[in-house]
Amino acid sequence: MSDYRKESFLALLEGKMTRKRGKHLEDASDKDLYYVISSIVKDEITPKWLKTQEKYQENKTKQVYYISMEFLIGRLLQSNLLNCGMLDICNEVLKDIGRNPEEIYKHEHDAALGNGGLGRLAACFLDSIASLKYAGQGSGIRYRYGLFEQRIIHGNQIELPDYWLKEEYPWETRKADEAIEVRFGGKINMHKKLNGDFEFSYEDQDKVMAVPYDVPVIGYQNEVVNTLRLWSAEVTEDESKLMSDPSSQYYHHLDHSHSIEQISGFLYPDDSSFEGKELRLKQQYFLVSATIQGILKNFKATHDISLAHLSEKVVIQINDTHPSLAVPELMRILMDDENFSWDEAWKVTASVIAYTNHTTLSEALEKWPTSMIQKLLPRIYMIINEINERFCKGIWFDHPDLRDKIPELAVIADDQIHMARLAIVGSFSVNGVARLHTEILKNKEMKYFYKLYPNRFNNKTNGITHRRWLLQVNPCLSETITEAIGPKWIQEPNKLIGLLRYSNDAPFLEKVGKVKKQNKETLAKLILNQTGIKVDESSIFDVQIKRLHEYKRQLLNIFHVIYLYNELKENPSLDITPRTFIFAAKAAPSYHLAKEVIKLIHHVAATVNYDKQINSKLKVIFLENYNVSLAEKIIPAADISEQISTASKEASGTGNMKMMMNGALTLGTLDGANIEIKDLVGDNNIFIFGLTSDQVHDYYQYGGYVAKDIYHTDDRVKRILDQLNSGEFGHQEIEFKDIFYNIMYHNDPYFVLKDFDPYIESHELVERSYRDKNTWQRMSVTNIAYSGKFSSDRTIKEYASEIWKL
Ligand code: CBF
Repeated sequence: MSDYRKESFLALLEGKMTRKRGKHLEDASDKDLYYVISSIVKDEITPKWLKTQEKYQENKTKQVYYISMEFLIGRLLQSNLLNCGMLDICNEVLKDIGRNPEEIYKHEHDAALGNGGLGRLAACFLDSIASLKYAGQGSGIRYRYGLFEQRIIHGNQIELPDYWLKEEYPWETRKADEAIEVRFGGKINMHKKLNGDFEFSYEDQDKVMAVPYDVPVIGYQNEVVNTLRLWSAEVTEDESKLMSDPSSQYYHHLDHSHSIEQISGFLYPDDSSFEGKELRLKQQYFLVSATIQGILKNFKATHDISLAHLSEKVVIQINDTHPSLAVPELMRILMDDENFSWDEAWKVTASVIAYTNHTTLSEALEKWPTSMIQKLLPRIYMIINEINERFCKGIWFDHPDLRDKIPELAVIADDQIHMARLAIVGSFSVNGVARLHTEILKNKEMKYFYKLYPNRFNNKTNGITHRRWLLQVNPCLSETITEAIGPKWIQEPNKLIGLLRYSNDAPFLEKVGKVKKQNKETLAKLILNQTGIKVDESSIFDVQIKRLHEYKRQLLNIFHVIYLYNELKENPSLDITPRTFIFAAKAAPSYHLAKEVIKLIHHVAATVNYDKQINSKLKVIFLENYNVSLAEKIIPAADISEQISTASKEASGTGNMKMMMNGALTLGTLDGANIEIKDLVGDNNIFIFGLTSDQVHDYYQYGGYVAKDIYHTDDRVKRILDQLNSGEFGHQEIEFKDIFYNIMYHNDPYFVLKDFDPYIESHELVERSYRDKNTWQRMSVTNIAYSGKFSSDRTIKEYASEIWKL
């Protein structure tokens, strides 16, 4: 690092500290430094941000708009510093002046505008779009409250509101002059025009202002700065005037304005089941209406061609079905405001919108009651109705073989609007997020749609940004990699494959092993700070971090822990490699069974961690309030990555990719992207167990699985279930009865018992492999070497060339 660059950074820091915070550097708090460094980054990127946008305008570049109800961006300062090439300098200068960079970066509130995979994917995609110099914009909601903060009290999850905007958020810029009016409800008037077509006008609508807040998305050292536009719901000017008029009904308006602001009030805290609440519907329409109006406004300002050519310059990717009202909304604007005929509007709409499916879980598939949409969005309802009629007629006349399937295909059926069906019918591309998931869509869940539109379906296996999930979170490993294969992998992550040459190189393996050890020591300190529990740093760090859901089977994991505990109690001198089982997970607030599993993990931990007889061999850690920042600390330290969902249920998974990239070995089922990991690294470098997706499907379809039989025949299983029932891990007898009942009387819907035995066997193999340090390191390096495929750069290149045609 040149002294000159360091000196000028220091000078910037000093100057800004006095101007912005009225302090000398030596008196600055960590928070002062956080704000001042953010402002240095903003100064650095603002001209680039303006220039990028001007260039898109001048060159009339085609843009992709990524609409998502969730963007799980986490903290931005460190990754912004990294992407604009200032991270090393900043860290060094801070250390030179006796400050700890980590303590400073910690002052940013972790922005949790998402639940889990789908929201984090959106954030990774934005990073890759900018880093690959594509013209793209994210569009989401500026929730005032992000995903709840989790506290655990006596094993019970307590949810606290996450008011992340309590203090100034340095990355956003409010663009009040670009606010857009969004309208709800009202009366629709139809007039027949001279040519026989109908014209629509609206009356008495509820108006809401969508005010954009722009957050920069900085490409990796490439001068590109794209935008994440987050919309905030506010009252219109007219409404606020009424509130200040003493003669008006003050309380009525206050109430009304409160209900408007609620639209961007909070993020719905569930990603695996569908919540049929009107407020959620309002949020969805608010987001798509503001976004689409904004897109069209920008199109008109930039291009001098008709909106009929929209698809040449714009593509809209909808992240799951949540924004699928984009289809009728674009139709509405084109027909009612731009005088397009139905056919003209449909041609444009269905060539601009592309849809990504992220789940086949039936409980997560959105269906809105027709009456709700009719009341809240009467014109949108009329359009959906017409889409449905035309679609069903099309099947009737053009696909007689599918006539009897119309009830399964219709956009409106059983008084409900099926959003996935709407999204498929109204888009030109439907993609799944991993090979198996896409095959399930094509051959099972959406097979008749696939018959209708074979060319529309495609796969885009997910990815993660290696800049954040390797370069930023694991600097020592990154350095070790660069020393071995040079720095090109940073621009071209596929080049990580060069590490294969080192997979038998003892000094290199030793270095990688050392880095893992350091990362484990760092995590061990965090664990000690957060929980007061001291873990053995040489034990296997076995990690399962993700949302808590039955299908992800944290229950299977904790059953294995109980099994090990029982074995050790019976034979305390049993020679096992010490293990530390690390969990972090939030359960949706209304998801009772998920919360019970959290409680069980805590009670097992309390028993195991304080049992003097065995506690040097086994520890169970639950780190509360799982979020992006915590993941950044855990992932570099993982030895084993638990990806143990019931096969067919996890569409892809992305934690599996992050941990693989950091040298953890996957212990998983043949589900989601695990399959693609296995295909790359080979059977010897991964631990696979359990039912296949076809077997799971057949059990659901034809029966044949009886959980109780396993209870009665496998003593290990019986013992564990009886322990749940007997209060051994809890205070009262009834403590874990619901888990017991779900397995025994609902026939174990996620096949925990069925996969128990192969899971135990796999764990035994893990243990044996870990004992041979050299083999383990080789496996670990092989995983890192192949992980380049899972960079979101690869995924985004595929979207860009095959769907977006950028
Ligand atoms: O595609 C991204 C992720 O999305 C989910 O989290 C989702 O919300 N549907 C899936 O559960 C993950 O498998 C997937 O990786």
